[in-house]
Amino acid sequence: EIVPIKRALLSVSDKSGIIEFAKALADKGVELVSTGGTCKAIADAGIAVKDVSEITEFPEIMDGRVKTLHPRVHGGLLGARSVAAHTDAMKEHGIPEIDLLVVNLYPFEETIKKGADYATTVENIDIGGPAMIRASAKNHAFVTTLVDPADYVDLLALINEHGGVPVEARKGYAAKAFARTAAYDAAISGWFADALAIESPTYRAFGGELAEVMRYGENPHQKAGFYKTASTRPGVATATQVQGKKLSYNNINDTDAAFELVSEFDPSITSAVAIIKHANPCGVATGSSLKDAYEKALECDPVSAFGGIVALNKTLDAEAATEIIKIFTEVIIAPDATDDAKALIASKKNLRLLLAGSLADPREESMTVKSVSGGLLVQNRDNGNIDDLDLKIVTKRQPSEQELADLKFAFRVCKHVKSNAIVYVKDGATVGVGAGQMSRVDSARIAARKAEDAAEAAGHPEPLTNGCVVASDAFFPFADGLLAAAAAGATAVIQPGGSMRDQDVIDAADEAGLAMVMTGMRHFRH
Ligand code: 93A
Repeated sequence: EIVPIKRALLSVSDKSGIIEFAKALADKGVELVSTGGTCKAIADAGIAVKDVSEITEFPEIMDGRVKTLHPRVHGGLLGARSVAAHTDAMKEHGIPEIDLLVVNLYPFEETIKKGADYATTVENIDIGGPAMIRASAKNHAFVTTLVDPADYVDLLALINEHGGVPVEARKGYAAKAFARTAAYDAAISGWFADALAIESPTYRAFGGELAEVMRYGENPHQKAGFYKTASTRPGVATATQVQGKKLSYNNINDTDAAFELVSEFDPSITSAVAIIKHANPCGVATGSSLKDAYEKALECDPVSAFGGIVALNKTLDAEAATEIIKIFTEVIIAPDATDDAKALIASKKNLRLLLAGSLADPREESMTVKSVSGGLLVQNRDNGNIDDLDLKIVTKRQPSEQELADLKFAFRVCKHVKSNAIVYVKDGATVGVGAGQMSRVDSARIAARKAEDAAEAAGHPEPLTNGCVVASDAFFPFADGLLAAAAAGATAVIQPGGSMRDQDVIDAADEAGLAMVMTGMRHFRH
């Protein structure tokens, strides 16, 4: 489990910290092997070091383009010490075991930043370095790979503590090593695509495999591609399309939002349906059956639901399918569908039906990525779950059992609504959704107005918000947002809390006779 370091190969462009590190290794009796410039720097500091050509018995040639690309080097990095055939081959061909590889690459990214000419940029594509990094990282069962000078001190500490490098550390360094070579190659492909003004996504690496080049992106003048990662998470990227036209860029984005939302509802507890437009829900409901849930979801905002995406949390049945195909729908996604349901959907040739196999796990830990100009923003996906939170009732009035159930439902939905998000809920169904406003009060007002419109359209005598509950994705900074919700007919509120003026908001809730629950967790979504 712990591999002692007897021989190290050092080949670095960024020489920061290398002398100190080499000295510390040499002091521990590690034999040092190195390439041209690195070897010279170490030797000049008076530290014993072998040139790699002593091992390869081959000179560095072609201005250094070929210096470590040799079986004596790669055999020493790749040979499995536990496999007799490998160790025999090492003996036979005079291949020395290399236990530690220290490499950082030709500074390709810096070269681009400096605005170097074409030939200089190409010359700075490192070939031998990534080859060695990949070889030793693959063989992490026996070899340690360092690609970052920031790790030198930690590695020495590990060796001091354990007399070698523990397996967990070798795995971690291997993961970091492959991340580095992937980023390096992505930078190279990006530079080429830019330099040649190639617009096809085929020529650019994005950390996934190009599964499809779409007709266009968010708008017809934008080119687009769908990249799939190796993730097996049930969802739009892994689902099987049973029928219908090809998915567009916006379809994929909306279908993802729809399925992620509906996956929040445990099918062993309830049937649930979400209808999505422009990545926001325009109706979400639970019900006694999928048909019941769909009808309740549709009632929330039937105007917006036209041309929407419908996601269901259980096997799509004929009853629900019959209702869904009554209006124009772009995509249906569900874990599965019965044969009868499939036959009904087949009558609508263009309607896409996607079967995901199962629901996604809402608590799964993974990363999300968003691009900004010149960079990427990466974060853990929001896997917060209302069932795991410590809910605090902060008002004089306690919510009733029905109110509490609706509050939890509302907060679950709220997480999937673009901020500022205000969601009105009654009897396990949204009755008004306010999304994407710059002011929380506006979101509250818009949601209420939509509820009035829906009631009028359905011929209800009064808006469905009367006697509803309301969820807010973030705290109310002032009482006004809360009072707007109360004016719309809300009797209970759920929100994260945490505002400087929480007490003002609680007082306002008490005065209006509202029950209020604080979750302690915010669900911004942008
Ligand atoms: O030109 S290479 O692609 N061919 C090689 O065989 C090779 N081996 C190591 N580049 C190669 N390297 C790179 O040289 C390393 O990744 C490192 O960045 C650099 C160190 O060179 P030096 O020790 O001469 O400064």
